Amino acid sequence: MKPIYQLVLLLTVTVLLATLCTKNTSSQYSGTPFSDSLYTTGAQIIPGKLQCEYYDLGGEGIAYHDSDSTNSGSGGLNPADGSYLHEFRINEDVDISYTKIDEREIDNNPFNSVDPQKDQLYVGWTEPGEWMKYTVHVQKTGLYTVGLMYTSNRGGQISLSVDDQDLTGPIIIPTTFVKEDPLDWRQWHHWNYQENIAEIELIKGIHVLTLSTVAEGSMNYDFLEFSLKK
Ligand SMILES: [Ca+2]
Ligand SMILES: [Ca+2]
Repeated sequence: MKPIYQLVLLLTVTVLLATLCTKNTSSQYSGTPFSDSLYTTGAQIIPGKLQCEYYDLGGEGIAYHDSDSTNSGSGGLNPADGSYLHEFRINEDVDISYTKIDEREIDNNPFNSVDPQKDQLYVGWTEPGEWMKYTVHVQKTGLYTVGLMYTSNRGGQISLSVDDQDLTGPIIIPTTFVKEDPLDWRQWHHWNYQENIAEIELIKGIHVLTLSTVAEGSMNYDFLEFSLKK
């Protein structure tokens, strides 16, 4: 065989192997869409809101990575009492709480940039290096803008991957710290909705989206919102 044909053959085999390996990696993901007694939709739908607390089922190292093995919200800050909000995913490591809207002015405080709704579950106690995966159903191929409902008491960075490909690099999340708030603990409860933290191309079909905490942590994530760019 002429050297040039050998080279072409070698390249073809390499490309084929690379393709097979890539397919193999994505098909090995064993996480499945979240569901429970109240949420039965399956894969979250894009365009639309993606609730951060509905990360996939599958556990540590598969559907999420969390820094410690307790849920600091469900069963911690919010003691087990039989209620849905206090026991949501209580046996998983990702830390989850919910917005408290009442006379205590915890999440309905005067220092919010955007007021959250009542009883909204959110992922909190976030640390750099943590991530969560979401099986999503993209209904339309296109360029999407991404919004985020969050708090961040000192600013931070997140990133978004689709099918394990980082599509955004580090996204800077503006701080929601307000020095005028006399209550230190409430710096974790100043909510903001940031309309366009990133723009990403998504292809119609089922994909696995990863939300990673890149820097600082201490952010609370209520939901991401994906809108087709006009
Ligand atoms: Ca934890
Ligand atoms: Ca939420």
